[in-house]
Amino acid sequence: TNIARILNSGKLAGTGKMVILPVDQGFEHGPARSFAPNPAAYDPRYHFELAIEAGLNAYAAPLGMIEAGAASFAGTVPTILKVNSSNSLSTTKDQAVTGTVADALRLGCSAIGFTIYPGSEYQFEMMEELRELAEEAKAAGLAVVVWSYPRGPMLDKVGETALDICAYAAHMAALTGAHIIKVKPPTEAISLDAAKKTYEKFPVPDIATLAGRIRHVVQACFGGRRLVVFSGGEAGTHDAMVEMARGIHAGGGNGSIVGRNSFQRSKPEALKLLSAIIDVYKSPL
Ligand code: FBP
Repeated sequence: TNIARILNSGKLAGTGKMVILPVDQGFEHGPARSFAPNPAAYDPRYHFELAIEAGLNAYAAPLGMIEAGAASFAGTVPTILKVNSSNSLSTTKDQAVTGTVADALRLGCSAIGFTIYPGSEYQFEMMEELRELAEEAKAAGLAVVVWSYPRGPMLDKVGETALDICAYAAHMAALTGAHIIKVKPPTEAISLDAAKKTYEKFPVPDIATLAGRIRHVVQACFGGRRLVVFSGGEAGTHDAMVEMARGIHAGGGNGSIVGRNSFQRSKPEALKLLSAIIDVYKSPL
């Protein structure tokens, strides 16, 4: 199946762990903010090469990026077509559908990728769009990867990555039928008043460590029966990124999905970092 294709590609093949390169930041944050730190990354072919050279499990990007590399790189690395996209010129917490299952099949992709914003005023429309696309993707044998990023009027910046919210968002992604769930690494805060009493009564073991928090989020995804990967975030140091991967691995997470921290570094620096992250996931616990 296509999930197996992703799991069995690259240097982590057969381990059940994944490192994925996502390059949709041009849409989400704009081209200069994304690519000016390493101008080679303006070229879509750069990302295919980076994913292949680093031995990653998959490369995820919007339609134009995948199309631009399709002729040269088809079949060389599993691809995930990001079929909805937001942009920083929008004042609403919503995404437009910018790709189809037919596009994913035409381009030989292994999966579709879809973002939901639990908590946003458009969350139900987003979930309904996902339902339709996921049904179609699964009927065609494609895997479904869901980016579950809480945001909206109920959540401040702390709330977006708070442990209760992250676990809730990950669980909802599992409920939408995602094969692979992508969330941001959770912080120690418990944001929702309604959740505070529950967490006081049933404290999360090792909540002060990233591993403890990751374990809680993975458990929220059907007791660990779904693949859960954690995103890399804005530029961080080599050591901080490796340390984050250690926490994810120790907590039973299935891997990292590292965009800016890969392509905003020079190619040699990025390869060094990705290789160190892969080594973390290969190491026994
Ligand atoms: P990074 O590793 O660069 O953080 O990428 C992860 C990611 O999910 C991208 O796929 C996406 O463009 C970005 O984060 C969105 O982040 P946000 O919604 O917080 O702007």
